[in-house]
Amino acid sequence: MRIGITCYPVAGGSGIVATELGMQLAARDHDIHFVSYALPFRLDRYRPNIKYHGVQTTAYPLMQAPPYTLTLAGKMADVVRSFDLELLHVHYAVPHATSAYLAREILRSTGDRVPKIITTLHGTDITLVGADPSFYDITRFSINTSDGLTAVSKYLADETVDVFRVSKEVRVVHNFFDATRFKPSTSDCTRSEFADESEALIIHVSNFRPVKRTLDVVDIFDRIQQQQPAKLILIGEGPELTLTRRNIVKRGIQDRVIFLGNQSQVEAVLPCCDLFLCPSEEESFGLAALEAQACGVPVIGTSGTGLSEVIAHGETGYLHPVGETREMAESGLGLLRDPVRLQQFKDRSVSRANQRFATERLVGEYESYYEEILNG
Ligand code: GMT
Repeated sequence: MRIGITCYPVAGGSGIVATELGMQLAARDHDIHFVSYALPFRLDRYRPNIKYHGVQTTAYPLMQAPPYTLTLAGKMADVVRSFDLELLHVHYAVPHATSAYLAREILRSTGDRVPKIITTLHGTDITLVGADPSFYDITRFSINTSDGLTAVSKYLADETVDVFRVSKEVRVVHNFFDATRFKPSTSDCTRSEFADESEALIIHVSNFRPVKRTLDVVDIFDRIQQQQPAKLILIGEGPELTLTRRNIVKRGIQDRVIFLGNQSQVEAVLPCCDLFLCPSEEESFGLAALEAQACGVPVIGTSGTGLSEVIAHGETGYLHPVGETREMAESGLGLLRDPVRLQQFKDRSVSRANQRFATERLVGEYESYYEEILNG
């Protein structure tokens, strides 16, 4: 198939899933065209069957901001026409689904091939951004005019139907991970780089947006380290980073925290860790939590979110209500103090990730869905 993929190219879950999917589809001999404002974060080298088409916006004094949605629509139409694309698969509804709709209407008006549009909903496009009253109508319209819709968890699919009163099917295709990269053993990191023998190694990876509740990460870690020697690795960057750093300094635990900033290959560090903290306010799936589990790291996360489809409570990690940092710390300590149980959780994390979220099956689900939509 000839497929256009649009995503946010930065280090965020939706961009990572879109890029990994594109790379897997290209390896299966599909023709993949990424259309975005920058080269996607994980598209780190040349790969056969993949092309990248950059979108350059233009600023005019009259305009408040360069109209990316329109420029992207024009570029999508141009790429569809030039490469005879059959399908536009857009990740994150706002504004990508809207641009795809415009591109399709441009192509219809010029008598060119009209591609099918599939929109994959990832999370904050529905739970936060899409639910903002000013975005509600355009998001609902763009979702409803897509030919196919997928969501990365049942939790998000239900939320989408609920919030946007969508009448068409929202197909659930869970996030997946690359088992050749995310695995329990690695030669890339050594535990002693980060912690002593006696110390537990705890990690958090995110884009440091408010929804990730990174102050809760610090609070959970602080509670743990008061009772058990431990270090915390923080990977990622974002708006809450400064506040998080200040909080760490205020608590006087800065020598126990290692900031690594953005890393394109978190799998080089994850296998050295004992526990992953993911106390998000909202989490439609939790790709970072899945990648941690695939590397043998149990996760402490929040209940009532999509994380409950990723973490088996009491088997591969623990789920507690948002903000319950005391309970989260107690669950973490319980594991860290019992090496036999910790090892069982690590082993179960790896096998569950591989059984349920293997690339092969889930990329196959996307392929079958593409065929269904193209033939439908
Ligand atoms: O908000 C983010 O953390 C980034 C966001 C994105 O769309 O880039 O991530 C969302 O998509 C990921 C991939 O599908 C999911 O695994 C994350 O759970 C989801 N984030 C939230 O729902 C907060």
